[in-house]
Amino acid sequence: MRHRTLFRPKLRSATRRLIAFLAVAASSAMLGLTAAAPAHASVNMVVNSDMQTLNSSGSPLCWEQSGYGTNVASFSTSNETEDGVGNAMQISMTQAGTGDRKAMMQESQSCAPDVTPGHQYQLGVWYMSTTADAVITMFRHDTQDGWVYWQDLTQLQVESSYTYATVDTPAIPANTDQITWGVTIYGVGTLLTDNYSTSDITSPTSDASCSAGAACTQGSWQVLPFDSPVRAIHAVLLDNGDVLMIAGSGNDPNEFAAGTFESAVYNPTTGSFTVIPTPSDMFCAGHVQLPNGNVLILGGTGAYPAADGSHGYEGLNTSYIFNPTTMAYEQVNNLNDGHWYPSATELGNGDVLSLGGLRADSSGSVTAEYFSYAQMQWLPLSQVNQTWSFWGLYPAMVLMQNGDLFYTGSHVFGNNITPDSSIYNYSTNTVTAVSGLQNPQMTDQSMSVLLPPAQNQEVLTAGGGNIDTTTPAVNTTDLIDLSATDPTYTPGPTLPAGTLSDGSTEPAGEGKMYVSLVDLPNGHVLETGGGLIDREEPVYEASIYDPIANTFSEVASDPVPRTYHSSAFLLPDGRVMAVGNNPGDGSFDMRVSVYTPPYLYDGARPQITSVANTEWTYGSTQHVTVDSTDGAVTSAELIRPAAVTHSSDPDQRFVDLPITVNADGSLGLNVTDNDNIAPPGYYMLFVENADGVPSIAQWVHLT
Ligand SMILES: [Cu+2]
Repeated sequence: MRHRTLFRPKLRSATRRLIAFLAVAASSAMLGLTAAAPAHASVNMVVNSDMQTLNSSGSPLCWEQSGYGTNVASFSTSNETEDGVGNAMQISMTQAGTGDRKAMMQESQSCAPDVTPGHQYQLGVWYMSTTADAVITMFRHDTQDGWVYWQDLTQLQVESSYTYATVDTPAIPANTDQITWGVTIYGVGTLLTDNYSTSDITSPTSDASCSAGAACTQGSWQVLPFDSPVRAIHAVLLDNGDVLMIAGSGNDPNEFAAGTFESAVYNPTTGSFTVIPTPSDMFCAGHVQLPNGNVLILGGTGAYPAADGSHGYEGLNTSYIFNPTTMAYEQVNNLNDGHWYPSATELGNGDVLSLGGLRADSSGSVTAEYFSYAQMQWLPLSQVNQTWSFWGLYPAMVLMQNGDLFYTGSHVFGNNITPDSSIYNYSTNTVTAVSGLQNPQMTDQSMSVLLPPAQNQEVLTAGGGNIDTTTPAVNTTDLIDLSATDPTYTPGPTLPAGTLSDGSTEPAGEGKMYVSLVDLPNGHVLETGGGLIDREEPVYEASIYDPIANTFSEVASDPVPRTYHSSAFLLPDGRVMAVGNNPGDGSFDMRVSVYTPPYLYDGARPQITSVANTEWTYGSTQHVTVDSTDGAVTSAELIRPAAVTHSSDPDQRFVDLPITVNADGSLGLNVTDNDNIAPPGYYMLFVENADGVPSIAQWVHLT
C-alpha cells in the first residue's frame, strides 16, 4: 500500500486562479506547480469542488454530512474560502466522544467520482484545522456489496492558514466503480476544507491500456447532479474555459412579457454557475467570438407571435458584446435591420458577416450585416454588399480557405431558400449554386461541420427534417470537398438507427433532425442528440464519425432527450457537454450531460508542459514542450471554441498544426499562414499521442 502526503504553502489566490484558467482544470494547475507532480494531468472528477452551488436546503450540492457516536459537532458553510470563490465546508466539534464527523462527496451516481479497477487517483484538498485529530477517509462502491468503508489515507496537521494536502490512493480494487472521500474530524476543534480534487494518475502499460469495459469503445455519459439555472438555448465557450449560456426569454412568452431575460456563465472545473444580467431578449440571437475573445451577439426576439395572428416572431436590431473579463454585456451600435435567427461568421480579417433571420415585421430579412472589428461597429447599409435575397433562418455559412462563404444547406425551420446550397463571394457579391444534396427539402435542423482538419476543406452535413411536414427526419449524410474546382455534394454513409422513447429501434431509413456535430481533438466528429419528427419524438443515438475511414461508429447515447433548442460542444478537457431540449409543450429540460469519449479511457494523456508564447501569428512556428509517457505526440491542432445554437455552429473548426521535432525534444508547431483557415481569435491547443489520446487544451491567441 502506498501512502504519500505532501504539503505546500498556499499560493496567492490570484496567482492560483490565473494558473487555473491557463491550465483549464484545477487539478492540472496543482500538478504543474508541485515538485512531486505526477506526469499526467487529468480531469478533476469532483463535482462542485468549491461548494459554490447550494441545494434547496442551502448546503453544498453533492456533499453529504455524516458521522456517528457520542461526539457533539455542527456543520456549516463558510465564506472563509481558500481562493475567494464558492464556499468552504466547516465542521466544529465542541465535545469529543466516540465516533467522528465528516463531509464527503455524496454516494450517488452523479456526485462520487467514477473509478477504474487497477487505477490510482490523486486526492487533493485545501484545509485549515485547529486539531490534529483529522484524517482523509475513503469509501468505495463495490459492485456487489454497495458502499463500504475502504481506508484512512493520511493524518492532517494543525494549520492556521489554508494548506494543501494531497495523497495518492492505492490501486482501486476489483469490483469497484466509484469512490468517495472527505476529511474526518474526531477531536475538539474546527476544520475548514475547500477546493477538493480527484484525478487519475495511472501510468498504463502501452498495450491493453483500457480497462474501463464498454466505455473503452463506447465512451460514457454523465448527467450532472445539478441543473442549468437558465434555459441553455445558446452556448458559447469563452477564452477562459467557461461557458456562456444564453436563454434570453427562453422561448417562454411569460418571461418575455415580464421582461425577464437570462444568461449564466458555467465553470466546468468547479461546476458552478454565475448569473449574468442580460439587457435584451437574446433568445434566438446570433453569436460569434471576435479576435479579442469577446462574444458578438446580434439580434434576438422583439416579440412573440400575437394571439390574434397579426404577427409572428419579430426580430431585434440590437447588438451587444459579452466581455469574458468583466463578465458583462456592452451595447454596440444597432444593426440596419431586425434579425431573429441570423447567421454569424467570422471572416479571415476578424470582421463578421451575418445573413438571414426575421426582421421587425416578422418577414424574412434580405439585409446582410457587416461588423467591422477595427471600428467595433456594424457598418451602415451603404457600406455593405447586398444580394437582397433571403438566406433563411440560421443559414450555416462556413468560411472557405479562399474567403468565400459556403452555405451548406443546413438551416432552421421549413422555409427553404433557393439555391439549396451555394457559395457566396462577398467581395464580388456573387452566388454560385452547389448541387448534390440528397434531400434538399429535409435540411431543417440538419447540422453541418467543417471536418478535421480545416486544411482539407471538407464539410459533412448530417440528418435533417422539415417541421412543415409530418415526414420523419432523414438518416442521410452528405459530404463535399470545397477545394475542388466545382464543389458538389456526394452521399456519405447513413447515420446509425437510434432508439425511440418506447424502446423500439427507428424504422429503416428514418433518422434525426436537431443533430449536434462536434469536432473532437483526435480528428473525429461526435454526432449526438436529435429527434424524429418536429420536437415530439427524441432519438437516442450517438456515433463517432471518422473522416478517413468515412464511417459512423455507434457509441453510448445521451440519456437525456436532446431535440429542439439542444446543443453539444467540446470542453477544453476533451469531453463534450450537451444541453437543452424544448419539446412542443413549452417545457425545457434543464439537465446537463457530459460525454467522456473513448480516447479518455485509452491510457495516459499527453500533457502540454509549456508553451513558449501564447500570442501566435500566422505562418509562425510555435514551440511547446510536452510530457507524453504513453507514446510520442503525433498530432497537434487548434480547435475554435464553440458558439452553438439550433444545430448551428458554422464557425466550428479544427486546424492541423504540422509538427517539427526539435533536437531538444520540444515540438515546433507550424501555424497556417492563411487566416481564412483559422480566423483570428482564441483557440484550444491540443496534442495527441499515436492512440489519439488528447491532452487538456492550452489556450492560445492567434492574430
Ligand atoms: Cu429557437
